[in-house]
Amino acid sequence: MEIEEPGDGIGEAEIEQSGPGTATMPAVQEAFEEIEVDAPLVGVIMGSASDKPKMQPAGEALQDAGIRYDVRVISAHRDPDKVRDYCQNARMRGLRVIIAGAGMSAALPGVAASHSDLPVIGVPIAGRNLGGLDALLSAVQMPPGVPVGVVAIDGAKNAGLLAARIIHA
Ligand code: RP5
Repeated sequence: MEIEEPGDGIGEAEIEQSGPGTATMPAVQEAFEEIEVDAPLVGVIMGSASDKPKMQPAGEALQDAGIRYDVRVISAHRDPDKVRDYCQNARMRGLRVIIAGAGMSAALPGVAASHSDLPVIGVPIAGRNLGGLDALLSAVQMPPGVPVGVVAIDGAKNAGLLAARIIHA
């Protein structure tokens, strides 16, 4: 799984313009073809690069299912603006599911669900002190109206498999 550091990270198709505010049809077609070929269907986000080993099985499950995904390290607490931007743009970019893994006070899944109407699968990650119970409770105890489906502590594999089932449902 390749981890990309926080950043815009989102390739935007360039559209040739033939005049102010207009795009040529071939250029538009080309742009959309590019999106279809490359656009990921699942966004895998995690709160820290230190989460990577625990999140790797999600990527492997998606790869086995032939589902394209992208990966970002963006923390709900350390990079709140980036999390908001990523999640608000997710549907427009063609994502169908967001998998959000975080440890300790794991706000990332819930914050993702608050900024997107896509299905969000939370992966609570076991930290050094509380065995992941902290992250589990943070992710699962969402208020009514902001749904997050949470898999087991360190259950990234099931997150990938569940995302695949959602996409194929
Ligand atoms: C959480 O804090 C992350 O998801 C990670 O599990 C935990 C520790 O992060 P680092 O201090 O290793 O960056 O936000």
